[in-house]
Amino acid sequence: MPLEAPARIVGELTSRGYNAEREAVTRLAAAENPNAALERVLEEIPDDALVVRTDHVETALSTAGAAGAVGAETVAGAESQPADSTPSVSTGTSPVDGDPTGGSPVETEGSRSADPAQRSLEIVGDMTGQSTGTGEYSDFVSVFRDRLDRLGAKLRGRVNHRPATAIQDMPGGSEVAMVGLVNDIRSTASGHWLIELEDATGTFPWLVMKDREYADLVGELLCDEVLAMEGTLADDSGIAFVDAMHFPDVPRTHEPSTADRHVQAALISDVHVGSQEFMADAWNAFADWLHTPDAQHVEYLLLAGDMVEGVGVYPDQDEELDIVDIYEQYEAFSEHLKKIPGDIEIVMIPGNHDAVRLAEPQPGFDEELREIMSVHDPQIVSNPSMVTLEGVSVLMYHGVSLDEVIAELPEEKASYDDPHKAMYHLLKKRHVAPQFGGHTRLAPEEKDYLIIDEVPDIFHTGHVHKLGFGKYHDVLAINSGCWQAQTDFQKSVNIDPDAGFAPIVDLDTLDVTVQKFS
Ligand code: D5M
Ligand code: FE
Ligand code: ZN
Repeated sequence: MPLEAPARIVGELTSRGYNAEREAVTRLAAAENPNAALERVLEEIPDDALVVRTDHVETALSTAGAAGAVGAETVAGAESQPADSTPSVSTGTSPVDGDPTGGSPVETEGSRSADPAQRSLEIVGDMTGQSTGTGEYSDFVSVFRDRLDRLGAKLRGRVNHRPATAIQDMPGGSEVAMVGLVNDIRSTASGHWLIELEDATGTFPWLVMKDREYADLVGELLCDEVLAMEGTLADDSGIAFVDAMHFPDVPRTHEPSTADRHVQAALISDVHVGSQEFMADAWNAFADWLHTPDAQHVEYLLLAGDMVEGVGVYPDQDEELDIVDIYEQYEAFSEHLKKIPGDIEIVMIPGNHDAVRLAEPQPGFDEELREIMSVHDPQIVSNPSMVTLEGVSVLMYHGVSLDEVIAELPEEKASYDDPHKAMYHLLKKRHVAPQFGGHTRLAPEEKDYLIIDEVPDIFHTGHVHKLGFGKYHDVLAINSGCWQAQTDFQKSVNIDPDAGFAPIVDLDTLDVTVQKFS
């Protein structure tokens, strides 16, 4: 009896324009004559079907008759163990965890097949179609006012705060507190730090003495973040000496939610299809692996931006393009997406290489691009967005601000080698891109979509092409590596990307395993 790699079946189906449910592929692979079974399915499938589903295969196999031309017996019962239906795992797949052998028999319903009825997927904070910004001055005023109101609300109960203008009228020596946006950070001639905070009434200067314990926190500060300071007014009431700093932060009492069953999500990003460095072999190995029993619990795939390489994103980028037309890049990406099992729910947000506006928040792809990527019926939402998978909330953000956090903060607090630690600072600031006017381009909107309003259970970013994960106050932060080998630019600045890895999260425990495909 022939051994059929599910991947070959998927390839055959996609070449004929079909996506396929994982269980459908498994059943075809388990058939006595998979080719005949596949032909029969395609003969019988309704004309308007885009996805080959398990029931299509079942129907085709059952109508094949007693002659057993397509070997329906091997997938007869839910509990049966078809002995001769070993799917081979494609070469090139080398999972870090788990048993990568193709030696286990194909599992049938109940273990191999997913029950979509058990799934739930909700999106919050998708701003696609909600953009009101016109780039005028009034928009900047609104977005900063909204930021100060909403992040300030997380701090106002914690300190006995006063408006900036009221503080300067208080007698010298008073204990004072203020909630504001960081307007300016300067070191003084004697090595102390002067931090100007701004609120709706005006600004007030706060001095952090270099020998105070809080001095170390100054290195973490970014302009435009919101925080609270407490301190003592100088004799002339013109400045206050800082005694404590408070960040909006994730409360230490935060308890993450988990799924009620064993189900997994793959969190990836930065595919960069269209680049000469796109690693098609690694991607194919990943897609093949998703079709194997090892990946049977992976029911969600989150893609945090940079689907394609794009055009004109960086100087001289065209010299490294494999596909020069942006639409052709998305067509090619879509072909790669089709290799993912059809029953996996996909959520994607754009990144800085994608064909949407560069300024954040970035709305989800437009109709034309959605159409190109429609076969897998992904959820296409804005960058950032919050998606809740079976009760587990995942904040998805592409991660351009991480470059800035890494550049501005001292090495031990944030570095490319530990991208998740840079993410911790965004969680602490409760904002995905605090600094305005720097590297990260921000579009002012009526409200600040970049605030981390609700604490997520998982924070997922990409962009820096480095894999890293860890927990901050029980929030799982994952930066997900990439599918692009080192570019010339990255070589020139010594960025050694983590390419061809897929972090897999158990949604019932929030444990992470990493699968390697390169
Ligand atoms: O960026 C991937 C990583 O590499 C991210 O940390 C930015 C950095 N990068 C890559 N190319 C450039 C250029 N040309 N200038 C500055 N920074 C760069 P991604 O945007 O995902 O390709
Ligand atoms: Fe990228
Ligand atoms: Zn990027």
